[in-house]
Amino acid sequence: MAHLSSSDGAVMTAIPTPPPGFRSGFVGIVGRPNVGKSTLMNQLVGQKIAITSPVAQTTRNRLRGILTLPQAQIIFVDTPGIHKPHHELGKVLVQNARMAISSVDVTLLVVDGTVPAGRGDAFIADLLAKSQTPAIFGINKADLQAVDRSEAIDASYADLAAGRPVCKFSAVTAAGLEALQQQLISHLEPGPYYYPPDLITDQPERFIMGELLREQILLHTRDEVPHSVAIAIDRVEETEKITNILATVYVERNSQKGILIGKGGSMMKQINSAARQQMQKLIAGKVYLEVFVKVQAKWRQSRSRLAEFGYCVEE
Ligand SMILES: Nc1nc2c(ncn2[C@@H]2O[C@H](COP(=O)(O)OP(=O)(O)OP(=O)(O)O)[C@@H](O)[C@H]2O)c(=O)[nH]1
Ligand SMILES: [Mg+2]
Repeated sequence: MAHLSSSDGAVMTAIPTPPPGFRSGFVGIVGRPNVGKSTLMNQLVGQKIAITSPVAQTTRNRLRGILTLPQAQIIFVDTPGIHKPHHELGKVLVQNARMAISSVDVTLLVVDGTVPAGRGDAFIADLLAKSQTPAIFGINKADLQAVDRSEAIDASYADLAAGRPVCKFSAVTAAGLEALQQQLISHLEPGPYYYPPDLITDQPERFIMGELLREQILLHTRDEVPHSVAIAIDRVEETEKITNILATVYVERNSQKGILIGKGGSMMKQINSAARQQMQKLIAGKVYLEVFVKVQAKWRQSRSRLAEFGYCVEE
């Protein structure tokens, strides 16, 4: 069974010496919002460590997913979708995604295969062209591509790739992912195990639990609410039979708090139950989840509040 990192982030298992010819390195997954970057990372590492949703701008933190194969270790760095920022939180997210490009060995630019290349893709391709990091283009959502449009769509991305390798796959069905892995490995240098072979993420369980709660809020609410939410996991208490989790959801306005709680608490009940089930899968044990909702006006506009919720500019 693969492991998440321990709750304090410390690595528990010993790191072995790699076999001859072993390759390793960091692959930054970048792209516009909602193209399937997080879905792809989960599929590649074989477990849900990043949350996903049909709402654009789901990912807020840089999150590493580790894939260890007999001949290679690939550390994927999932990033927030690159978009035109409208507030301080957006700026921090985009800045971090751009920074990710410069700190990895290979960049994988994920694009949406259901639509032709657009200005957002061209903007990111341009960023990549200016960086020293080699880039691979990944056309995702192949399972949704209309047969009569696929040729024209693929050609638009081939143009943008300008000779750089292009792979096509589906992050949902996993079709085409073997070839993508091979392509990525061929771009990596010989190297060590950066993480123990059975570790699949660098993030503590506590962080992922907060994200699983945020995911259910994204899936259950609309409009302003998803983007105005921040989560704090206040306490995780493990007993022999059950893990008790105490969380606070911060929103920016009273009206949002009302929506989240719902009539007679009905909305929060649904969110709580769905998040609890996801958390139980994550830790393979029983979970009791208690959630409070608090208003913290304009937290997305304040750098210090952003830092408090774990959204800082990363070095
Ligand atoms: N059918 C299909 N749906 C996909 C595929 N990849 C992703 N999706 C869906 O696309 C939506 C967005 O996926 P995410 O993985 O959250 O996208 P993202 O690029 O991480 O988005 P941000 O974090 O907001 O930048 C979700 O509803 C996914 O289920 C795919 O290959 N096929
Ligand atoms: Mg994402």
